[in-house]
Amino acid sequence: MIFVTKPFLPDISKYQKYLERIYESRWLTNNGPLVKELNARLCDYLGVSNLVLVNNGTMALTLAYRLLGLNKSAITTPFTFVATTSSLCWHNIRPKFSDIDANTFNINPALLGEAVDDEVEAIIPVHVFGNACDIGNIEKIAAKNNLKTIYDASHAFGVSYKDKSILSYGDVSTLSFHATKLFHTIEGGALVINNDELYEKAVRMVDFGYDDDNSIAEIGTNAKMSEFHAAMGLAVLDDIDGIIGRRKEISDYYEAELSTRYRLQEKNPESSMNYSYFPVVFESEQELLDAMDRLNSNRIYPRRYFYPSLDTIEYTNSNKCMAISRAIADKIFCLPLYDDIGMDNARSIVEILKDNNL
Ligand code: T4K
Repeated sequence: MIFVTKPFLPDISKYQKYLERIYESRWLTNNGPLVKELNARLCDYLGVSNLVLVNNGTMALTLAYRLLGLNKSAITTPFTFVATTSSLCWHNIRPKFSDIDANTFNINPALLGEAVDDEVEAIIPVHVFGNACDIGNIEKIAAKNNLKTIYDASHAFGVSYKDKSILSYGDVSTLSFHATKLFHTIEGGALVINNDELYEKAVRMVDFGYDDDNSIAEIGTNAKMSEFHAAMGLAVLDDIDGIIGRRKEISDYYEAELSTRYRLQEKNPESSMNYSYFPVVFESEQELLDAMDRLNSNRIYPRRYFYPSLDTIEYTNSNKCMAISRAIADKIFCLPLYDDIGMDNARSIVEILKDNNL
């Protein structure tokens, strides 16, 4: 069976070497040596500072909201994984949706102004499928309306925008290191915080609010990454350039074979790509369902990322129809794409997609 993704697993002996260090030190969690090492190596690899490792990407988002003091409302995209929005609702912050661009699938800056009202405190765009948002224009609208920006960069590991890490824009960026992600720690995530004081605060918040001298400086939670998760991250990071390279090869092949027949995501010309997902847009939902059937009967399982459009979910209490997001959500799925999918499997997928009669 070929699923939409398959987690990368490093060579077991390499992983074991990291695990042996945990067994020797008996240091299992609470900012241990492997978490510190992973943090330093990620800062170096991603070209950022002020990175805080946490136990998942959803926690990274909720910490960002708390860090920036959100408690009323935030503008966000209806076309994303449910966690971007559910984390807001979970904290009683009202999501206010603003529609996407039909070609990039990212929040459309031209529409953001309409969504601003007295309650809105922040904009939370998502770099969907690793494709950079129009950061320049989003930042302009945020500055004009005195709003914070939190970029959900869960899909954008290693992406650069205007020759700088994409994580260096806005107040905070968040990452997910879930097993299904390009870079993963089984479960995990991170925040990159572009303000030193807020960074120090986030470090405390992740660990119950404790300060360096063990005094409790503020309300915190338990969002720590364990040493076992960091061990996986270190072992995966050793192979990251190869992982991205092999994904690029398959993505380039899909693109070359499918771009004349199907609508693909329009890439931001100012950003690099990390080949984390390969979305395909069909003419209609029926055409998508037919293609799903043909692939499924060959034991190939693409995934409807992202369906449904989040403004259709009851608990979001959205009172405005996000027409473009709904239209895209009904007609898009992501093709299987992972490190060792192999060219033969990619060829079979392309053949099935090209042949309507199969
Ligand atoms: N913001 C955005 C924009 C996100 O995309 C996400 C997560 C978040 C925030 C929140 O981050 P986290 O709190 O999750 O760190 C998956 C992931 O669970 C989720 O992390 C991810 N986005 C989302 C886009 O995809 P599902 O429901 O598709 O996962 P699942 O279990 O169906 O896995 C997909 C396929 O992967 C399976 O068909 C088979 C394969 N698989 C999966 C797992 C877990 C394996 O082969 N082995 C495995 O261990 O959500």
